[in-house]
This record gives sequence, structure tokens and C-alpha cells, in this order.
Amino acid sequence: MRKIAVFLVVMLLAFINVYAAGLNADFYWEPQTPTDMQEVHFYDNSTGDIIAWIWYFGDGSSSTEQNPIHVYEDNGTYTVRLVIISSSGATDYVEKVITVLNIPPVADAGEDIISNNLTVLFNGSLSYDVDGSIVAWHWEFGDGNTADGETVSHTYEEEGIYVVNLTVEDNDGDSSNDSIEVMVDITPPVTNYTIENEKAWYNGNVTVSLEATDNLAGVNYTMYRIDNGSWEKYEENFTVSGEGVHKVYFYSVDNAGNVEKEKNVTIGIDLTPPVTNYTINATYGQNKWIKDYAIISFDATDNLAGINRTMYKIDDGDWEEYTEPINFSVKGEHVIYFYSIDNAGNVEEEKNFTIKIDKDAPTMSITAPKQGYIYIAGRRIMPTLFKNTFIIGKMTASVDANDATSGIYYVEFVLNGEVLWRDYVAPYEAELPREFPLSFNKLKIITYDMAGHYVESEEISYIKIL
Ligand SMILES: [Ca+2]
Ligand SMILES: [Ca+2]
Ligand SMILES: [Ca+2]
Ligand SMILES: [Ca+2]
Repeated sequence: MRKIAVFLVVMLLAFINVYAAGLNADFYWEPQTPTDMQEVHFYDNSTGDIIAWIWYFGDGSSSTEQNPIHVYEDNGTYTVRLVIISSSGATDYVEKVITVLNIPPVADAGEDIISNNLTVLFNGSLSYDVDGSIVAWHWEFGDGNTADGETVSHTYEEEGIYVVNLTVEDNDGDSSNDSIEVMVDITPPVTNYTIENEKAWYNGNVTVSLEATDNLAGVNYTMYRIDNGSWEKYEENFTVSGEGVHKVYFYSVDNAGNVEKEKNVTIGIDLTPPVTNYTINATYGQNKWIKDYAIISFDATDNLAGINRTMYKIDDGDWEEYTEPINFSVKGEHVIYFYSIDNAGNVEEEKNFTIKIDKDAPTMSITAPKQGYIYIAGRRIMPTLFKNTFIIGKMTASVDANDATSGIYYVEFVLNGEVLWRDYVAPYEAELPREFPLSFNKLKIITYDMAGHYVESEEISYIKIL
């Protein structure tokens, strides 16, 4: 009963106060829903003859300015009370509830990553919360696995491109996220070379082009080196020159940093034609005339690439490839042409030699003395009865000799087993020696050609008188 009475008195007084002074407390603020980092402008909107304002911001701090500015240190819901006092000493107050918002955190998962290792490090330390602190980092690695922590590492099972998501949470329970792309590439690029008309040996400059491919990250660059030269970055096709055996080394690096194992290609350049020599195996007579046949062989040598083939041609015949020694027995004079080609395609300048073959014996007929006649002073007088030959006085033996191929070398007159005379010049003759008073003789005449063939006469038996 007493309490109610006091309450009614207070209410009455208040009513009288307000009514008496026309006092009415009111305020508003900007911005309507601030964050805990923002300045909140409170504006007095009260009416009456006010001489003092007392603000209670609800977080333990206060102000006596008419339009104070206040910053809340933490988000939350605060009851703000404004008390006003009039010049007559009357008071009034009003309370309003202000909601101060948290600022959410900012997630930063870092830059996109290209890794040449299955194990990748992740760093979320660039994430921040301006009005508090980050209390949790949650990673989703894009392969179904997750982990928690500011910095974490994850080992992928296979290469690929993964989207990694980081979610951070601040001390007020707000969260945000950020995604990066992670390319895991552990396979080096593959570089291949191209040489037009590739072969073992070349007889000129060789142009080499390189092409590299990569599975994921792409090719960053390709390097090459010729022999012991310096490594060069490959930009466009290049030329290998100079006689010799060259080696070109090359490899590529991908954008993940995977380095291909060095490869190489051997390039042989041969600019020198081969040299061919010939050998003639034969029995030689005079003036390089060969008796019966010749075995012709060619021997070719080459500085680098080696002999591909040796070609030969006889007179106006067709070119043929030399494979084994040639047994050549065509009579007469012949020109043999030849050259070789090496495995690089260098062609030797054509060379030739002449070969002369005689396969036939000469022909011969004795013109004097003829068997079965009587000769007197060199003149044939008459035939004898039993083919006996009688020569009386001076007598010259003579022969008609011919050789169609190599020609006559000489005619040899053999008397009683001993050489009487050799005649090298036609007419072929020998004077028979004089005898006293008489002698029995045997004459044989042999004709030789230039190649060494010969023909022998029958033995002529004669009785020489004087
Ligand atoms: Ca925050
Ligand atoms: Ca790669
Ligand atoms: Ca050569
Ligand atoms: Ca002959």
C-alpha cells in the first residue's frame, strides 16, 4: 500500500515536471546500424529549456555533450539513455536500443599455385579481421580432403588442377572464404626434333627444329646446344654446319619447373667425295698390251660417311654398280670409266683408264725357204723328190707375219736350237749362215705379238752347201 502510494507520487511529480517545463527527451543517431569500428553520431532531438545533457552509451561510458560521437569497441546490443535537465531543474530521459554490427573477416588463400610437387603448402596468413581476430582456418583441397590451420600442407595423389577453398572465422563467429586454383604438374615436357629428310649422313647444312609439348603447366622454354657450344634458348629452327659428326643436345622446362631429361641427336655431315682407285691384275706384254684377260678391281675409300657404291662403264655401255672383281676379256682397246658415291651423296668426279687386250696369236707364213725345194743363190729353182731341201749359196729366210690386234713384236729365227736373229721390223728376214763345204740344219721361226702370243713354224730341215 505504501509502495503504491510512493509510485503514484513519483509519477505525478514527473508529469508535473514535464508538463510544467514542456520537457521531452529524444535523440537519434547516424548511421542507423553501425559497426564496431564506426563513429556513431548521436543527435539530441529533445524539446524544452534544456541546459544539460547526460548520455549513457550502455557500454559503461558517458558524455555531457549535446551531440556526442561515440565508438563502440565491440559489436553487440546497447541501451543508450539520454537524460536532460531544464533551467528550472526539471529532468526527463529516454532510452533507445542500438545494435552495433561485427565486421566479418576477410579470407585470403594466397595466389594461384603451380606446383611441381604433389605436396603443396598453403598459407592463409594474409587473411584478417579488422575488428577482432581470426580464430579458425578451414581448407578444402578440391580432392575431397580438408585440413584446419593458418598454414597447412597437403599431398595430392595425382596431378591435376584443383580449386582450393579457404574459409576463415572471426572471434564473433562470422566467416568468409576465398578460392585459389592449384595446378599440380610433376611431369616434365617432351621435346622432339625434326630434320627434313632425316638420314645418317648429310652433304650440306642441316636445319633442325624443336617442338615441345607439356601435359599441364605448358612449356616454359626449350634449350639446345650444338656439340660443345653454349646452351641457347630455342627461338626458331637452327642450322648445323661443318664437316664432321655433330651432336645436338636439347631439353625443355615447363611452367611448373619440371626439367626434361636431356636428349640428343647425332648429325653427320660429309662434304668430301670418295676416292676410287683401280687395280688391273693381268699378264702384260709390250706397250701395255694384256694377254687374254684382265681382272679389274676397284677400291674406294671415304673420309666419313663411307662408300655407298662404285659405278663403272665400259666404252659406251651402261653404267653398272661394281660388286666384285671384273673378269674382262674383250679384245681390243677399251676405256673403263668409274666413280664412287659416299653415303652422304657426295659424287666423285668421273675417272677413266684404257685397257688393251689381245687374245689371238699372230699369223705367219714362211715365204722362204720352203720345204722340199732346191735354192740356188737365194732363188727357188725346183721341187725335190722326197721333200728334201737343198740350199746352195747365199740365202735369206723371210716370213710374212700379221697380228690384227696388238701387232707384231718380233720374229725370231732359231737355227739348230739357237737364236739366229730377231727381226722387229717388217719385212721379217734373216740371212742363213754360209757353210763349207756343207751342213745339215734345222730352222724354226717363231712370231710374237705385242701381247705375248706367238706362233711357231714347223721345223724346216735343209742341207746347206756353201
Ligand atoms: Ca570481426
Ligand atoms: Ca608438365
Ligand atoms: Ca665423304
Ligand atoms: Ca695378237
